[in-house]
Amino acid sequence: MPKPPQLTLVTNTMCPYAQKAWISLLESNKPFELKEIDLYGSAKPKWFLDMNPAGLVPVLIKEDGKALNESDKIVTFLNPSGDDKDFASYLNTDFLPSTKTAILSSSLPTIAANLMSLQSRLSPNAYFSGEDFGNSDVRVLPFLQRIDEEFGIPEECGELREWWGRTKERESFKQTVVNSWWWWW
Ligand SMILES: N[C@@H](CCC(=O)N[C@@H](CS)C(=O)NCC(=O)O)C(=O)O
Repeated sequence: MPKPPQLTLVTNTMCPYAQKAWISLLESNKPFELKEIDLYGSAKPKWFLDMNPAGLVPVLIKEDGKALNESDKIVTFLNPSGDDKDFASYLNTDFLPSTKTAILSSSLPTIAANLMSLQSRLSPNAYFSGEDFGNSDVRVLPFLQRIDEEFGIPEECGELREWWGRTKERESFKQTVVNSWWWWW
């Protein structure tokens, strides 16, 4: 009997963008499989470049066989009603580029200031997505994981630390944590 069509995530588990898509898939409770590819060791396979000429993971192969590129689009596809475009834009155009510069220059005060700015978008005892965990939380998690492992989350970011403490215990996140990872650049 032919296998029923299911979702396939073309990924590399060290990539934070692919991790976002992976967390979303686990949260969706839909059946899926992971197809891990080597991005930097050997030439990228033709079937992969045919799906995404940019050669970037993640790529989601949908049930109809069509490919969906870009982690933010994949997160939205898997949970269309859970989006906050303003928050996604803040992350991509402000928090992530600015924090990258701060990390590369080991500027701890700027990292702390950026985390305080991120925290200001969080309701106490809640999530970036509101009362419940959602797309905005998925979009932050892989990056906070990396910042926490490397620098820790400063004491003054109490609400953010509290969010991190609760959120990192979610099954969907825990399953995506691997021993070594890349930053987001
Ligand atoms: N904007 C893309 C970025 C994805 C991305 O940069 N992926 C990296 C790995 S973390 C990649 O595939 N790099 C392969 C390459 O640069 O050749 C997204 O959000 O999906």
